[in-house]
Amino acid sequence: MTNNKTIRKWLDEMTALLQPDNVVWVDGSDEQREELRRLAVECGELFKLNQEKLPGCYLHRTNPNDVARVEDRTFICTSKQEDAGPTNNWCEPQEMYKKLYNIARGSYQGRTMYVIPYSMGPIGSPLAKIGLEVTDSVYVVLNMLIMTRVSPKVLEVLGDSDDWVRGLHSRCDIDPENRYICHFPEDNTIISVNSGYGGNVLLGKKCFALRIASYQGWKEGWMAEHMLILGLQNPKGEVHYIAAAFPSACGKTNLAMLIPPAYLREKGYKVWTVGDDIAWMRIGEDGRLYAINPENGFFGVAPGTNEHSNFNALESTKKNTIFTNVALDQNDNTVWWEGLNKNLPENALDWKGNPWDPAKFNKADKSTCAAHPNSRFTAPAENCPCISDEFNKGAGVPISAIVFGGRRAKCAPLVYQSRDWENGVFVGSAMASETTAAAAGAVGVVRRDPMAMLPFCGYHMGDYFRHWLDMGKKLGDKAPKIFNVNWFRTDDEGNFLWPGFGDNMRVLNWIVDRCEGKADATETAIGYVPKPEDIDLTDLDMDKATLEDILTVDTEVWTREAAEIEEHYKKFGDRLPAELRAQLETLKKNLS
Ligand code: OXD
Ligand code: MN
Repeated sequence: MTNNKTIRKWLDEMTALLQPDNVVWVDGSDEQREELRRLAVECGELFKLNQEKLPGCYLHRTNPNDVARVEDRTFICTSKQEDAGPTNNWCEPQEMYKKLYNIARGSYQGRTMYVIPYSMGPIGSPLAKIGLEVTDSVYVVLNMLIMTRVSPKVLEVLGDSDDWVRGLHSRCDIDPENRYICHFPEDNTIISVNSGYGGNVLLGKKCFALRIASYQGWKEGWMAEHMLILGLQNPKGEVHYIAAAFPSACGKTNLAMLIPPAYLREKGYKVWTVGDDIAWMRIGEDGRLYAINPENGFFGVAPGTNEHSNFNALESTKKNTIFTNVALDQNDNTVWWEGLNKNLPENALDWKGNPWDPAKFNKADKSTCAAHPNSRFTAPAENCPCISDEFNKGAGVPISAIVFGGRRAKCAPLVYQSRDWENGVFVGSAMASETTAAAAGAVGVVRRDPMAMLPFCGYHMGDYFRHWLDMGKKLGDKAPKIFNVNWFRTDDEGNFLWPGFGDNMRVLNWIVDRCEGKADATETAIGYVPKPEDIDLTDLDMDKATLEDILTVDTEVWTREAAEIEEHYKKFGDRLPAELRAQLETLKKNLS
């Protein structure tokens, strides 16, 4: 398949270590995919769904001990501990290699080693990167065929180069005690053992496209971010691109695929999706920041997805999709999850494959759910009705605005603009979200998640902030404007004050107008907040007083926030850039 010496050497090492019975190269062809689907059904890894209603769709169930990413078993193995920083688990690389090789040794015996050459980003794009994953799971191969671009062309583009990411995945015994997701950024290597769950085993996604790529971006002068990318088209047909970072459970996929309110649709407004989870961004020849989505599909959370909350995501799952840990409606061999519709299936199997009794379903008790709360769909991006024409173009899209956000009941206003790039980096570095009733533990606990990268930054976060500041210096006056949004302000009874979903378009329009110098704002202690008349409330059942309320910056609340940011910053020690400390001091001064 390739004469690349570095690939051949690594594969020889992997074959000697894992001892597979045979080796199969994955080539991305339809014939091979069909054959792999057949094999997966035969060995019980996949269940074939109703092919008339859901052509090319399959269901997979993971081991019940293996249903989510495992942050406590995720490691960044740099030679020096301080380079992994205070927010990552660390282990000395040689010690970790030894431990992992001992776990994986001989684990492919009696099995096939699949070798997947893949591109993150359109093949051959100057913004794309190449990886090779070996795995003993057909489920992983079939998911990688959706989430990445797999083709022999990838190897042609790579040629003799050593610039590719090594990925070893072995299911081993799915033993949670010996589960490790490890990254060796200095060696471009990822090793994942004892898991079969997507986020831990589709090594192109979080492991490569965020943890390894963030490190590469730092060394090579570009950025790998946990951001959606959308294009907002106005009635003149102009499209402005926005990249946005939110912690989980804040509606990233929904925002990426937003459908504007009717009155805006009628005027000609439209949103195009470029990506829903990851953005790779580089400075282009004209000095602006260009982004690609390195992925080729969506690995979305199923529960809560329905034709009202996210019509486009649901449409994306109607063909060639793999569902993981959702319920099976045995009446017609289709899938179901909580929030899909109100028709609780009578004859369903739950995500573990056991008969499910809808009479016992209690919304507040997750253990009675038919689908696992983190059940997923792996859907090809090409299925998405609003996928951008730019999605497959390697040049990337020019980013006008970067948006941060979180779930804050009282603190951040609906939207504000940072004063400049440096101030925007401060806003991102202090990003936080409050826990919801849906998660275990206390409600309303603030978790700081800088740039939504807390579980995904492959190096010291202080250095990551420095990298952001340096990128801003290089971009100069071509830098995207940085904003913060909060769709989740509540009244004293805990009711949301902003309708969210498609109505978020009203806020995006203000953001784009600010970038164009067309909208007004009021300067506050934290940045520029819209004047209430600048957020269009047409057709919305909301009075101006409520809007004014969610646009207010409460000095008392923000004084507490500043104190919390100070505490948060202590973690980063002397690697916290002085500019950010100065930003915090300015905030405190503005508030006093
Ligand atoms: C994801 C995540 O699955 O951020 O995208 O956890
Ligand atoms: Mn994500």
